[in-house]
Amino acid sequence: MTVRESFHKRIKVVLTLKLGYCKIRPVAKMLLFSNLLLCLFVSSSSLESGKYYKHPPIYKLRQLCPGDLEILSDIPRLVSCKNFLSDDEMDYILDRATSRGFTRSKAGGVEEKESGQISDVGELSDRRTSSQVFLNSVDDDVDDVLKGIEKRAGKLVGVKYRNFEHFQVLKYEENQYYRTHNDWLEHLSHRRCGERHLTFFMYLSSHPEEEGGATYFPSLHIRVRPERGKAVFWYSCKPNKMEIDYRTDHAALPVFGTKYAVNLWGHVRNFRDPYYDGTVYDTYVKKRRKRKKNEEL
Ligand SMILES: O=C(O)CCC(=O)C(=O)O
Repeated sequence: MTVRESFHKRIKVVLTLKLGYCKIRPVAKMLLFSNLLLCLFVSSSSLESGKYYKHPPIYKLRQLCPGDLEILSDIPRLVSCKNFLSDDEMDYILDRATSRGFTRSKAGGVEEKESGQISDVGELSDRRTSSQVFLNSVDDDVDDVLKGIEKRAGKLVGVKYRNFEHFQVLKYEENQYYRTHNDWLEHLSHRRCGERHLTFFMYLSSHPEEEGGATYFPSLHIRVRPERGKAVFWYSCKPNKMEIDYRTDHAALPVFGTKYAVNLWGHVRNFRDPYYDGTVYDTYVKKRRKRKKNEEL
């Protein structure tokens, strides 16, 4: 092969490679783009997603609840954690609740009345037949055992413990229930504590399948069986929106026996302190609005 021929051959090889590269580039671009889209899709639907699903990533949740964590539903999120409470803690809560005394529960949550009106104010209703007691005295607020539980729950769900409402201890006697409802309370959005977006629910008694008493999520077709010490948590808001998520509507099915459980509802801001200084209504928001109005003038 002459020098000229060898030079031509080299040019040909380079040109072929270059042309090949040019042909490949759009395909590579497309692949890269589709991979990017796929990553975005996977991350948005992954277990860690959701602006308001603020708990740590699942692998961390598993460390906090070793061996006992179960993701019952990804979106909407519903997680169960066995052995969250110790026997001593449960006995302590029950003693405190019993000495305080149970009274008939009121039904809250969002309900569409026959008139078409939406109600979310607590009231005595056939929809909820259990009894309850709030552990909300100043003593309860500084109680080390209760605070310990609140802090542990707060770590799991990524909520500061002062954003929780006080313990609501529930007692269901023979055949008592709570019909399907949502824990979201719209009227709290303008208060300092903000919306009630999360429920951390703890069972203090166990009930086999045949005794009923499960917490039932009709849209998800999930029944959570009460097991002493088990906690479950779910969100009443959509993953990325402060808006009610009807998919987490749930009911307490009638129980044959006596069921005990605890509600610990989470808010987006501090729930506890506004109640202590008597400013239930959000003076903070009012002041902010006033300031904004003044600035606009
Ligand atoms: O008792 C249960 O299983 C659920 C209770 C409940 O939904 C509630 O108190 O809001």
